[in-house]
Amino acid sequence: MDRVSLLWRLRRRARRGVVCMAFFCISMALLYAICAENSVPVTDAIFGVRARTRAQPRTHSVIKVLRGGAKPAYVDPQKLPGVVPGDPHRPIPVLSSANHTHEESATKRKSREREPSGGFFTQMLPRPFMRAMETLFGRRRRGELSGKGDADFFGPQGLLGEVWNDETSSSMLGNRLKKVVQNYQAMNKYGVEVSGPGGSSSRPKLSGPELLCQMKNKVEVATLTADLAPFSSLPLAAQLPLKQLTSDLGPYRSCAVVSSAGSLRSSGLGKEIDSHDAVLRFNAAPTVGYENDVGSKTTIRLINSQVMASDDHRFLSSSLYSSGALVAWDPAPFSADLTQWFNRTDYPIFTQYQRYRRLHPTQPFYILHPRFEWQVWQRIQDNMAEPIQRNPPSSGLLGTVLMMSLCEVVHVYEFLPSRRKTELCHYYQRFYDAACTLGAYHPLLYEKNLVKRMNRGPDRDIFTHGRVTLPGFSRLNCTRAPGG
Ligand code: NCC
Repeated sequence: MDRVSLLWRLRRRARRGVVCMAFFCISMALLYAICAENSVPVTDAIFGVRARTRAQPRTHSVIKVLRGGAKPAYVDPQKLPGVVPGDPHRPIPVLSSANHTHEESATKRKSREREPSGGFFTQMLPRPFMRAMETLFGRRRRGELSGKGDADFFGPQGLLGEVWNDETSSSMLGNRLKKVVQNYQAMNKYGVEVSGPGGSSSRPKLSGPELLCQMKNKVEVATLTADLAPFSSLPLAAQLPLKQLTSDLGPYRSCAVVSSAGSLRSSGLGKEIDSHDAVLRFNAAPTVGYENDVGSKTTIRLINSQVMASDDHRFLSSSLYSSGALVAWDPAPFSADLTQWFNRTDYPIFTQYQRYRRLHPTQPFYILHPRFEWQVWQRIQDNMAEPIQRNPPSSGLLGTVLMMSLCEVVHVYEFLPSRRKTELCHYYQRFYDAACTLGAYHPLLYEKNLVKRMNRGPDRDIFTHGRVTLPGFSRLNCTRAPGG
């Protein structure tokens, strides 16, 4: 072969190589752009930054909105309370078995923590590529809710399999999540005054029926009405309902409360959920496209004020919110002083309420009285052996108690995780974080303990369907119960 043709061949190969490389890079970039748009870093889930969507592309500096914080602020995520220095996008390792009975040796745990979460290829491939792959195919990390060695959250493994352990404590969390929870436990943004027997192991331990009666007798589901000061003297009065939610809605015979947990995926519970007389859903949880797993009926949608205020949720324009009755809530001062709260809400709940009412004047729309959220909080704290986060309960428990006051029987789905337990946060999104199930800002871990204790259904129902059965307040005879 002469020199000219050799050179010509080499040049042709080089050209082909460049074209192939360019094609590969462009495909990877496209794949990443498409897949990463819905993945949300762990700090978002914990600290309440708005989930990134197409409308809000990922940036390295993050606009943070502390859930329950007053104003969106520009914050370095690494400096937020509870974030362990390191990669802000690194997911929190979850559920290390840290209680004394199942404690791993420190060295073993350290080496496990040092161990990369993926194999050799995970280490070799660039992070954006791995993120794209994880987003596309989902990820099952070591230490996820269904993983081995993380059984402390779940009762003893019987024939049935594991169900939620009602003595779960923050000491059983993985290190990062434990720190986040502990930081929240140390904060007192809402001026909570701790009283009552809770927070120590010497508290009285009530039975399930006693707890149910305590809930019935000490919690009142109240909503704002037009005649309440300071609203009665404001234009808002013209838009607030005249009557309480409990006198307008129900009573229903059977009700379903559908958590937004990722474990609802592939549950096939849709028909069962829709067979209830009333169905309560949360926040931006959709039904369209997920009917087989979560059903399609929505009687009540309970939304937090963050959803109402954030642009991402398109609260004023999305049709998601237009079926059924809406009930909104906002984390308020513990004193539940309405004037104080009105002047300093966590998110602009009243402005958004007024705007929405102008657009949808006939849709029933209630705002929960802040006294309710703190009464429920007190029930949790009084019945736990350790101090819980001094932040309001999650929408999940608020909605459950709300339905207990409207229905004869309430089935709550995937609040206590079933055999499908997963770190997938929501059934309708692709981001993974055990904080969604175990709580960070909200005392969710303790809420689950309480619900497990109040559950009247068999553990089998929790394991197979993620279903809890609670009697409605009207069905409880509490005249002689000590909880009353
Ligand atoms: O996630 P969220 O809750 O909307 O879920 C509704 C309720 O379902 C239960 N849940 C959810 C996921 C999961 N893996 N396990 C569960 O048990 C919880 O009881 C939860 O309350 C809220 O409580 O309002 C919350 O809202 C979100 C967020 O504001 C909305 O989804 C809108 O984006 C909060 N997330 C953030 O602030 C980032 C979440 O902390 C609580």
